[in-house]
Amino acid sequence: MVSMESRSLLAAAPALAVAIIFLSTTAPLARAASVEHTFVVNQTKMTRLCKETLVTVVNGQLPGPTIEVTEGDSVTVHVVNRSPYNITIHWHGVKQFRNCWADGVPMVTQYPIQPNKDFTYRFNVVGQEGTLWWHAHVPGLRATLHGAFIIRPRLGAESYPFPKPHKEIPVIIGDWWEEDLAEMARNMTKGIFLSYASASTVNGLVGDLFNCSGVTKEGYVLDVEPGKTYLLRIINAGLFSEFYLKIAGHKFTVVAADANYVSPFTTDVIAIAAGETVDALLIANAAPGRYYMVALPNQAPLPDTQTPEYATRGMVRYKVSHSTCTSSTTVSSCQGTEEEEKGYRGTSGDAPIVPKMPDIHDTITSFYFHGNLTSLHHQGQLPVQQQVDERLFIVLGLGTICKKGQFCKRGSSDEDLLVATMNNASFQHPTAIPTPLLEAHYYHTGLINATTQELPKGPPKLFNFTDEALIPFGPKEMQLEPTYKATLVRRFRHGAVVEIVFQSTAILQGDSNPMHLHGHDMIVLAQGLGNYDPAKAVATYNLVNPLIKNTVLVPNLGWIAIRFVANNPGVYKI
Ligand SMILES: *C1O[C@H](CO)[C@@H](O)[C@H](O)[C@H]1NC(C)=O
Ligand SMILES: *[C@@H]1O[C@H](CO)[C@@H](O)[C@H](O)[C@H]1NC(C)=O
Ligand SMILES: *[C@@H]1O[C@H](CO)[C@@H](O)[C@H](O)[C@H]1NC(C)=O
Ligand SMILES: *[C@@H]1O[C@H](CO)[C@@H](O)[C@H](O)[C@H]1NC(C)=O
Ligand SMILES: *[C@@H]1O[C@H](CO)[C@@H](O)[C@H](O)[C@H]1NC(C)=O
Ligand SMILES: *[C@@H]1O[C@H](CO)[C@@H](O)[C@H](O)[C@H]1NC(C)=O
Ligand SMILES: *[C@@H]1O[C@H](CO)[C@@H](O)[C@H](O)[C@H]1NC(C)=O
Ligand SMILES: *[C@@H]1O[C@H](CO)[C@@H](O)[C@H](O)[C@H]1NC(C)=O
Repeated sequence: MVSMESRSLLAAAPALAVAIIFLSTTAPLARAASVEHTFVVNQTKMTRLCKETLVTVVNGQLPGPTIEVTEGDSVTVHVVNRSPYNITIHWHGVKQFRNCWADGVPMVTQYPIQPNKDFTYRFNVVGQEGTLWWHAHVPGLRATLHGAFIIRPRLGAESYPFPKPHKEIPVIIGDWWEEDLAEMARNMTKGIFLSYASASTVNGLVGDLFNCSGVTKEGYVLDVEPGKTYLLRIINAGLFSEFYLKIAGHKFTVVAADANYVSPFTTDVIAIAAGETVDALLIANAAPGRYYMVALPNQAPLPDTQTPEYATRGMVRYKVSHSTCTSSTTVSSCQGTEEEEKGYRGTSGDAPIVPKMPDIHDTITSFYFHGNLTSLHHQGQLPVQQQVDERLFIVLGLGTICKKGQFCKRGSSDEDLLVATMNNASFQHPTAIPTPLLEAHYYHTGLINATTQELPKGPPKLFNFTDEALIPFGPKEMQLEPTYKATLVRRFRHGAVVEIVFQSTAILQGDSNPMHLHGHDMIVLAQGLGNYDPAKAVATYNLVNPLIKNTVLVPNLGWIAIRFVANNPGVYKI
């Protein structure tokens, strides 16, 4: 099966390792407000692209409800599963200090919530401010089961390290799937990659680049007042693609990423990989009018496998101020269409302005965007740990579980399973074990040793990882195809400083890959193109103001070096 997208593999399924950290006692209760939600998960029909599709959603909404908290609050979410699927909800990026039990990973931290069963998540939000998100931790279904998770500072919006915005607006980029997502996920575990998203979305809407029966589709509209500043809380909830986001005629000032403040960075384009969040200020300082907001998924160039990718667009629309209308000599322009009477620039008059997007195959713009972000020094944040206790070099790849013979061609028979790998091993989801890994670990049942293997600290074989000759499937690449599956864990001593270099390979067909570490922030030391060479790379490490993230993008045909401190006991996915 060659027609697949490698990003899909790492993002959605197999190459996930589990880190185990020793457990300690529970944290003291924070004295703060309690935020409570009930999430009813069920299936409902929604119309997009002129077609009704059955989607699995929370409380009938797409995107799902936003959870808004103040730092220090405790959160209670009652999940009522009225869908036909086993689900869990993961609070992506919420560190949940010493409370890994509510991290929401099936068979790692809990049993899945079965159909017609309920489950309550309880956790505190401490020491974090900014935008995160929640999603179902079930392959495929997170495409529709997701929403924003907003953490406001305890001292109020005046304490933002940037001017207080007029309004705060979630901008959730996602995909629209007409395919059955649960079936797609089941297929993926069998190495079958046949389905693709039918559209991309902004806040659940496909926008007017998609059409059917000649009808312009509804798109997301952000109404702005001239001169005001808006804080966009941007989330990529798509399953696989990284997106470029632009608004014609405007620039963004990036102020945070993954709920960590960054040194203000002004840019006309934002690059956001699956799972990442970016907070950016938008000043409505252009001539009043209508401006398209475009989200374009990017894709590695040929000979990488090309999958269908669709841009989507919404719009920024300026409010025409009352004084402009009454004092102006062109009063009539304020009394035209219904839209204009509501006070906004209407559909008549000038066509909305279209931004010039990067090329769909441009990956360097993403590399530079991520490379230009540095953390804002902020009280209470981790300093860079100078002394490293443990180093891992994790090589990302694709491979085949060959049932017959040593060498096999991808998809050559039903028996050969295509998988994503870390150091040549593919993560076997622990479905066969009787208790979740965290429980087994906590009660010292011995089950972990019996059912898991250690994630290797480096690749078993060295090769030229970024040799472009390996991109197309052929005899050279085939030598590297055979791989295996195991439930991989790695244990870290409490307090250990761990450095990980993630290396992309050409076997990933040139794709970039986001890596998300649960329960911890990663300190981004450096990224580079080509093969990681410590002799050169270490000199480029940013030990002064490195970016702090829960999700890092490993550049295509490149590497990224991170550190984290194993200070949050539990069992976590990466
Ligand atoms: C929209 O319709 C036009 C005209 O029929 C067609 O050329 C275009 O490909 C369609 N776009 C999409 C995304 O289907
Ligand atoms: C799904 O849940 C929503 C929110 O609770 C409810 O309004 C809707 O009626 C439910 N739909 C079905 C088909 O049960
Ligand atoms: C749902 O979870 C239960 C309990 O963990 C398991 O027995 C069952 O096989 C799961 N069902 C599916 C469809 O995965
Ligand atoms: C799953 O795989 C089967 C068998 O190859 C195929 O018929 C079906 O269309 C696939 N479904 C999806 C959603 O990809
Ligand atoms: C920042 O972006 C510019 C281009 O916009 C690029 O030349 C520069 O190398 C980037 N810096 C880093 C550290 O990536
Ligand atoms: C499990 O394996 C770890 C690491 O190899 C070892 O330290 C530990 O003692 C083992 N536990 C049991 C119960 O065998
Ligand atoms: C690895 O492959 C790249 C790209 O094909 C090539 O430029 C480089 O020279 C190779 N490196 C080595 C050590 O062979
Ligand atoms: C990966 O593991 C398989 C199965 O153990 C082995 O046959 C193969 O040589 C390994 N490949 C690499 C590149 O390490």
